[in-house]
Amino acid sequence: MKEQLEAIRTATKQALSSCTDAKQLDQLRVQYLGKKGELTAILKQMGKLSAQERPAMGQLANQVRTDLEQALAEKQHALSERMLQHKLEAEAVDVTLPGTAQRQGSMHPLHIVEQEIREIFLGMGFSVADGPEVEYDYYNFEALNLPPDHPARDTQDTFYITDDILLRTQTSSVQVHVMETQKPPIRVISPGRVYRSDTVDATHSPLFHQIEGLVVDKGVTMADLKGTLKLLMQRLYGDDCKIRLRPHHFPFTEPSAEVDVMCFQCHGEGCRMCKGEGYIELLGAGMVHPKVLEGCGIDSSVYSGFAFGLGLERIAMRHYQIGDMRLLFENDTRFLEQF
Ligand code: 2NL
Repeated sequence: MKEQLEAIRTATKQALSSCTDAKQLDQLRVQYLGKKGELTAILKQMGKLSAQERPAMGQLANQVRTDLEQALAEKQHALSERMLQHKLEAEAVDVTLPGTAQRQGSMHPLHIVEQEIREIFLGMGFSVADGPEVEYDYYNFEALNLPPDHPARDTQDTFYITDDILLRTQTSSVQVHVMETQKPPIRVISPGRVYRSDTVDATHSPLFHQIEGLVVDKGVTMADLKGTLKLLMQRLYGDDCKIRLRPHHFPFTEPSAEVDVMCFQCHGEGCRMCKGEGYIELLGAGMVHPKVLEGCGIDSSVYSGFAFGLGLERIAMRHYQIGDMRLLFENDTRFLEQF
């Protein structure tokens, strides 16, 4: 029995020295010290020993057990130390390494221009109106004095979804909703996407952006229109900026005008940019047609109004000297990062 005990001691210590992980260590503990382990098996045979042999053997057995328990505990300690060491090494952070640079986005030129114009109008007491891009024919055309047989209503240019539903061709449709639901005084702008069935080239896109404006109140005149637009242009292009109105025709305004702004390249002298004109056409405007007011439930003998519409692409292209409208829609980051 003495030899058996010594053999277990040696075997366990040997096994321990080659043990490399906690699972293995647990197995060893069960194998040698567990309830059904080898040492326990020997201890169970103690009863068979004579009374003289028993105390010495008992002492040795206890010694072996204590010895092995201690060896196991030491090994466990060593193993967990090593695991911690490994973990610390694996998770080590070199705080002297340079950081990973964050790529910063940039504002789209159309967005910049829209924000600029939006802020100018907010400063003049306008509010911003929003509306659907998919619209009834009525709000896009009919309510704006463009009956079904009107020549200006070229079906070739409009994306129809059904006979009476379409993609809006102007954001005036939003303002018709405003006039139907709000009482004057009205001062709104409506920025947004609009659609026309155009072939893509350097100056045309089937999707583009507009800001329209509408003011309806008692005693609104053409002078208010001109003053408002002049202030807009001076805010955009500087205090010395001049505008001029040329007579024009729109079905939804009467009288109507096209508005030119003094060329900010040559200040009216005439240059390549304005093709020698000194002025550049920037937007369309006019006094809201009485039929449009009446159609929206506004008494045109009491109220009058002015409205205007401007294309954002044109303004952004001129602003940033962008020669091709396609650049605004391709989302090439090499282009967009410049703004
Ligand atoms: C242009 C012309 C214009 C309007 C838009 C408008 C809206 C209502 C009533 C009357 Cl609700 N008019 N909008 C008026 C004149 C011109 O846009 O050439 N846009 C790029």
